Amino acid sequence: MKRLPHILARTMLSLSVATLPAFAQQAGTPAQTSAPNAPDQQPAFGGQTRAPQPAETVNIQTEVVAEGLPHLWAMEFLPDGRMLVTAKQGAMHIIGTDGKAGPEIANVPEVLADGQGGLLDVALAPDYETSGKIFFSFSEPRDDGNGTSVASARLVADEQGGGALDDVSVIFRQTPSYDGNKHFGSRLVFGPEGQLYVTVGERSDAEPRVQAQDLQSGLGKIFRISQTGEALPDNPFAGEDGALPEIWSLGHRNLQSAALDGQGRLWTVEHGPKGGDELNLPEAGKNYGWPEVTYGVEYSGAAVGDGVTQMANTEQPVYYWDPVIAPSGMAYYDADAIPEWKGAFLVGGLVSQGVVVLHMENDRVKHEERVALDARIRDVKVGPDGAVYAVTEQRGGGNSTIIKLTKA
Ligand SMILES: [Ca+2]
Repeated sequence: MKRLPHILARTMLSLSVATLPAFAQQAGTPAQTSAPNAPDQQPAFGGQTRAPQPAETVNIQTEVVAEGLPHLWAMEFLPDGRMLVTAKQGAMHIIGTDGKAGPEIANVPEVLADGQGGLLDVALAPDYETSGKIFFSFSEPRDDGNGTSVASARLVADEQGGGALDDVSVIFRQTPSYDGNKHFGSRLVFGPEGQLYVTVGERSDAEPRVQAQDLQSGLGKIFRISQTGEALPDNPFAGEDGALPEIWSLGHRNLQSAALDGQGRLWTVEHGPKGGDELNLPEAGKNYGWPEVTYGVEYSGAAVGDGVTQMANTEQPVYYWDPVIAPSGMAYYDADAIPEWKGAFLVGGLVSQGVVVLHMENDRVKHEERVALDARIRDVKVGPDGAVYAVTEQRGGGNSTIIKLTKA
């Protein structure tokens, strides 16, 4: 395993294309061969973990299309094929089709760039082509601590590849604030009717994390809001006393992966405890268990709570990973360039250092395929050309690259 992703990236660039996978995959056996952290835990149904690899995997070639970038967190394609990226330290850039990053976009609000916090996800408004509107999430420094907030703005690009944000407005704040630097989430996904799903974290520490089960707290939730930040009137807890009306689902740990499928349904992958990352199809008002019900164990190896993996009135994950992949961004593959991946979810892995391809059937994972990229993957997007683009990061900072994946 290469320890220095940038050296590998340069090697790949100099070769123009490097052919993957780097390791032989065996059809029918799971991609994951390491021992689980919680060997005594049993899945609730067959195929809930360690799904077999497909009989034939696609031969993928990779090409570094941008390098020397600041530590990125998220990427989104603009309609003209350029990329809009967020840098964790609090900057936004447009990357030209030549792979060069333009100057910093002006007027990005101050972010708490500390620990897992910073400038996080970015999404284009559904009417971006006419409105120029974007939405972004960030760790917001506040008088009483910090928390994940969502802002909207108009992106006004200039001739030099830079630009400015106009009409910046914080439309939503996760509450309560907390003085920590972990588990901010987050991803922003627009549903088919323009509703905005916001995923967050539960702030990790023992005291805040139990609030994932508390409907009066915004920690450990998925929210569903309007583009001006209001709870939608048909949300599951709207009008209910003692519940935040913005909540869509509860009992989540740290949600950094989210995407719509071909039917417009929201899917998420969250960071679980050690051995407990999970894929969910979060439904209105449902409880996804954390921290009372989960696969995996604490980082110390101790049981999480009572060590319960199934409980009435909590939802089982569609799929879980032990050991974890440490999910980042995810995309739903609906393009034609890699036909074998049509209908699959592509999930970036920080720890698994590549892209996890989940081939779905009847809302279950039929096959799990892995594309090794030997770098921590922070976001995954499908380009207008049908290629897959993976954003790398280096632990603790350093430069990011963007790798293009195509069928060999
Ligand atoms: Ca769960």
